[in-house]
Amino acid sequence: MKEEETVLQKGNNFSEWYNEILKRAEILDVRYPVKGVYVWYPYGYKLRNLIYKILRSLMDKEHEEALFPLLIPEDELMKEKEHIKGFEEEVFWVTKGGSTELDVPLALRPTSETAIYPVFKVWIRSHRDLPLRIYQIVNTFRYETKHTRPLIRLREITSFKEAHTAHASPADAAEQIKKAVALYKNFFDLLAVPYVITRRPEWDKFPGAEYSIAFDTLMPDGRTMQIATIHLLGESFARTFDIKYEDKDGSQKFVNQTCYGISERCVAAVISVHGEEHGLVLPPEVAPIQVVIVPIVYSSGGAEVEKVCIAAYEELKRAGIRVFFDNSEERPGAKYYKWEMKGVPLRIEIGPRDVRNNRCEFVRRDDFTRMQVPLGDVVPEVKGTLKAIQDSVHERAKETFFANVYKSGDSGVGKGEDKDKSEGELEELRRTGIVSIFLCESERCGREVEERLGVTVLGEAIYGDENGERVKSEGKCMICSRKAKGVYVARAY
Ligand code: PR8
Repeated sequence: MKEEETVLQKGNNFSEWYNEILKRAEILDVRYPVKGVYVWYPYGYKLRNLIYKILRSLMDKEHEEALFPLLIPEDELMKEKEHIKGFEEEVFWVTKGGSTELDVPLALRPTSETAIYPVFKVWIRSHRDLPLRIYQIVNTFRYETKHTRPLIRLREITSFKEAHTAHASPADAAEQIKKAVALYKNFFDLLAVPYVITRRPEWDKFPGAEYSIAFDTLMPDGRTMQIATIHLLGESFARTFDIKYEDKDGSQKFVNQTCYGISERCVAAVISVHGEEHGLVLPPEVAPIQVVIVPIVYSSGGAEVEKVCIAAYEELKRAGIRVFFDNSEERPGAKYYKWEMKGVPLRIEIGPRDVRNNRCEFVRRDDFTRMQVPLGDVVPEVKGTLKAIQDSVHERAKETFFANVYKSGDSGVGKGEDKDKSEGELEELRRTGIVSIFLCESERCGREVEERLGVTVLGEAIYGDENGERVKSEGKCMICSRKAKGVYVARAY
């Protein structure tokens, strides 16, 4: 076995596993000489594009895709006080054109509220222009000072999907929040990535928002990763950017706004949640190659085997399956290693004996089970098996996830233990998962818990269904003993 064929350890050292996988499966090249900035390999980019194709198709039902500029004039960026307070330290600036100082410095968008809302002001005239729902998928730049990490904490976020909506009333905006929650649920379900949904504490909401809702998944090292956020902006940006519409009665009113975003952390989640020591395990929905056909040829019978492989390949391709015929010179073992590393959900092996018996052999990537399939049934069997893999990958991920969500009181959505936790127990649990505790709404108590337990307060749990309702639970704050709600805490990325 070559050195690079050694299996990887995922459990013990997730960070090392993650970096190795990005390299060996050819997802991201981390050698670019700018901190927090990376290169997509073609295979990684295909995976990214399939994931974003799903996102686009969900978004396109009720939003229109647009494209706004990367550069934001300083005076626009600085208009919304809360917003800029939150982003000030994260902005990259363009201050020169050649050797000439620019009159107005230009910011590289850290997010696009201040690029988009001045344009909303001129687009929105009357109630007939509402609701306005647009999105774009662009790169954004944030001068992150915490430890940067490929796909997870970037200085150039290459795949920032941001949606911005404007509505006639607060009720319409609140309704949009529910729709966005449902849309993101749908999205992560298709990626087979489990999540909890929380309402972020006051002190951790998006700068300029009335409140923020977030999706968090669990990484193999027991840390959570925020994979999506949804913000109710209310009228704050509308007042700053003077976005008004004429209502039916002729009066001028401010619009109510929402925005919500997803980055390539969704790709990091797919990789981390499903992968194991042999490499990626891709849900068929997003696998760039869903089926790889590997001919098993010894000294004779090669031509026959190849003919049968090509016929199966053509048939699968016609049926809309993303299939690859690996007729390279490598020996079968090396091919298995390569395609397992890249997470191809299903391998079909065809050798001379199979040809004689008019059959082939399926090997599943998720559990390595083998089955023999008549050549005539290849298309329906592949479709059925890919569906089964998609479901079982999702089930397995949910099982692992909810085994690591612990609740106290009745606030949890997990299947973990259900009793009040002492600090010692919490200490133990926080190593591996998401724990629910009772905490009042004060920032002081929140910060104290964060410091004492070395965790982040994710916030109040929200049931994962379309209505976006918060979970009802009450107890005593673990710091000050005042009336408190159940909130999730975890070590977070
Ligand atoms: C907004 N405005 O901006 P948000 N690297 C990778 N992913 C990141 C990074 C980073 N440095 N920073 C954030 N994300 C709103 C909503 C328009 C759209 C990911 O919201 O600042 C996180 O998953 O919360 C985050 O939830 C998402 O982008 C949206 O960013």
